[in-house]
Amino acid sequence: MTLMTGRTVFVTGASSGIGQACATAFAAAGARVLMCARRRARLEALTVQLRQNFDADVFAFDLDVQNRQNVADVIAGLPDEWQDIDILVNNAGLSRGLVPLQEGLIDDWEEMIDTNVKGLLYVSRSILPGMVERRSGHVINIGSIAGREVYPNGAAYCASKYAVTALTKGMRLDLNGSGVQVSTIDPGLVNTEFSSVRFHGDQARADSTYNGMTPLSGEDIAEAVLWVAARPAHVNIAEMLVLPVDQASATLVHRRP
Ligand code: NDP
Ligand code: 8X3
Repeated sequence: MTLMTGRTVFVTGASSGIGQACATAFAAAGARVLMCARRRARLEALTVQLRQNFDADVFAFDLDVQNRQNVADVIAGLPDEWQDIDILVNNAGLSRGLVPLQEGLIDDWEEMIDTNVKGLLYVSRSILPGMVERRSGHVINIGSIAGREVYPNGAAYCASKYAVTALTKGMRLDLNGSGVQVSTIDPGLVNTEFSSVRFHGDQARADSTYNGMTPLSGEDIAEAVLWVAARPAHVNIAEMLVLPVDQASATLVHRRP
């Protein structure tokens, strides 16, 4: 018997970074792991790993959370034994660009809002009714320090993460009395594929994000997610801000020469 035995977790955006680390941490803790992302080959490789390393019960499927109809159809069509989701980790998300608002690419804004805000809403809308009916469940949203502080050149991404903060608070209000726990975990700088995606594949620029400082890893955040998920049913960790020691705010990062 381990921490998560018998519990089913659904991690969105499990093909990389924080989501991949969460799927791994939950599998290691004995959970049944349902996971999605767009890159199917990545999910297939992770499935093999989780089965081999932890003898985990895993079900992976490709899903673009921006696609409203697909989200509804794919989640409604899950096999019976995967219908009752205990823990939803709303992690799928991305940033695009780091430029002044007046120079921003509208396609970048659309992608961030469609993924970080609308995608999270679509997935939650499909899963919450089951949790309410069973009178138990836990939604853990991956927010960001960017949902608490706006930084220069990041307004659209920050706005999408402020929206996640609002949605977490709104879920907690609307689900009050249902027995469903609602949490947000808000990381600072985490070294994943996030910056490479933000800079449209410019790896040198992505790497410079972490110059001279020690960022968090996806595993650091996964540990926090697992701990939050393991609290008893009457306890709700409403929010958690997790920063690297070198980061004091969205804009103040100590860098060694
Ligand atoms: P990664 O780029 O490493 O991972 C992002 C994950 O989201 C990938 O698995 C990607 O999979 C998935 N994803 C992106 N778009 C979609 C989509 N439309 N449909 C389904 N899945 C999607 O970045 P992180 O792990 O760092 O990011 C995870 C979350 O953490 C995001 O919400 C991000 O905003 C948040 N965050 C990250 C921080 C950081 O510094 N790294 C700090 C604070 C918050 P695929 O491309 O295969 O679809
Ligand atoms: C990701 C962290 O500081 O790049 O949400 O916005 S930051």
